[in-house]
Amino acid sequence: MHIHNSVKRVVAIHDLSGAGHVSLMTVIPILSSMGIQVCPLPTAILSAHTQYPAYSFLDLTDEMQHIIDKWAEINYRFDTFYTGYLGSPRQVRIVEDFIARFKRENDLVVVDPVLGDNGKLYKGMDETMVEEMKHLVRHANIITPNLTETFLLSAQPYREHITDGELKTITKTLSDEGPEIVIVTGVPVPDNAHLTSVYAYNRNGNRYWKVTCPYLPAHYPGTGDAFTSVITGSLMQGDSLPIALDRATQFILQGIRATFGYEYNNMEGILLEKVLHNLDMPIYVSSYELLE
Ligand code: PXL
Repeated sequence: MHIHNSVKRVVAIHDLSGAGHVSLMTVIPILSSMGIQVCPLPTAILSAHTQYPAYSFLDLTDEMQHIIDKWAEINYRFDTFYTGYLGSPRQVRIVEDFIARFKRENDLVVVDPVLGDNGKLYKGMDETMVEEMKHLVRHANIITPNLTETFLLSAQPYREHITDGELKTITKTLSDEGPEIVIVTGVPVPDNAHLTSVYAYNRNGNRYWKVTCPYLPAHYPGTGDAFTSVITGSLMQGDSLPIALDRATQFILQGIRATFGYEYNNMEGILLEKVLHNLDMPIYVSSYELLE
């Protein structure tokens, strides 16, 4: 029996943060639970994510190149390249070169352009990083910016209110630059503070999708990482885009609901361990819409 590639493999290019349930500490458990083999390519090591008032930061830019070169020597290959929080602008070039050297025709590139949230850049991110990220997204098949990152990538000022029509234009414009699939997360629903939407455009078929779900008034870092990880795992398992969107939004909602009732420091992110097993189960309610 030929067992090569019986488990699909993803290289996860994210930081390792000790406290706060973000990046590799959400990516690895989620994708492993979904039956995908994860090979981390760590971009930086932090004591905690950068929304905590204090954190250490070890930049691994030079080490990343060594790791990639050694993978080349042993002829290691990946079915999917999945990038998130990058630790320096130079890393973007390293990642682009890595993808160009290693990617085979049917491999997938997922870029989560981690830059900011709520209309602001994260601490440590700057204009140079935004410019570099604009280049990286062009090499992706799928990108998953939140609303703040969508405006940064499109060089438009941040605003909270945006119509379906404007979102169709902005996702199509980003897609024209490279990625077949553009998914925008965390879009507020006008006049309803209890709802939030995810929009997606798929150039293959030229269709727009929208999923709206309840919004609980709490901000948890790392939910974007969890969302893109479920999307990645779901698409690698062969799900359609709207089903992947449903699975990811439902998982995030379950995570927030499992956490929200506790007196808890939101900085710690969602209580992932309480909901990880839900990824094994089928989804029961579909809530996606096709936007005409
Ligand atoms: O979840 C995004 C993220 C990832 N990694 C680090 C972060 C953040 C968001 O704050 O600080 C280090």
